[in-house]
Amino acid sequence: MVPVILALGSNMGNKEENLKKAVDLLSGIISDVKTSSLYLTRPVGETNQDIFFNMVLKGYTNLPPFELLEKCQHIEKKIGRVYRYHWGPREIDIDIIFYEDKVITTENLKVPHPLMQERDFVVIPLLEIDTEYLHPVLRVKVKDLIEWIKEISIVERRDF
Ligand code: PH2
Ligand code: MG
Ligand code: MG
Repeated sequence: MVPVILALGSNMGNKEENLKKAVDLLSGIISDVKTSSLYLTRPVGETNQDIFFNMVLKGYTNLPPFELLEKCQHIEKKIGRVYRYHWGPREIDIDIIFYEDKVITTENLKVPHPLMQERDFVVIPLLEIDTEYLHPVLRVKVKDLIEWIKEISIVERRDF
């Protein structure tokens, strides 16, 4: 089993319900799941859309990276994700942030997620789960990623 960290987001439909369903389905393929609080965040990038609910999850898996990606995409579909446009509104987004200490740079899968260190809605919830995880490219621990954050999008924290 290897550690994985996933980032979840939703800004369409019943956002909290979508995240609950995602965590539930992910618990079927990932062991020892730990979740962060829920963060309400202003949309980053494509700003003209509804507020996001974001959270981070850590667990352990036997699935190779591309099988994990496939399963995550299947879960997104099952929850009703519809593609609208690049960085557009989504019922659920499940991104692989870290997969053990692997570096993957394919078109379909980039791990570590190349923008994670800029995004407060990934770094801040991740601090609740694992401050010592080493970013395999930047070679710094999660607790030191604070410096890379570009803008604050978080407006509220709630228990999940
Ligand atoms: N995801 C994006 C683009 N912008 N902004 C927020 N606040 N939360 C997200 O999850 C998010 C985003 C693309 O995946
Ligand atoms: Mg994403
Ligand atoms: Mg995604």
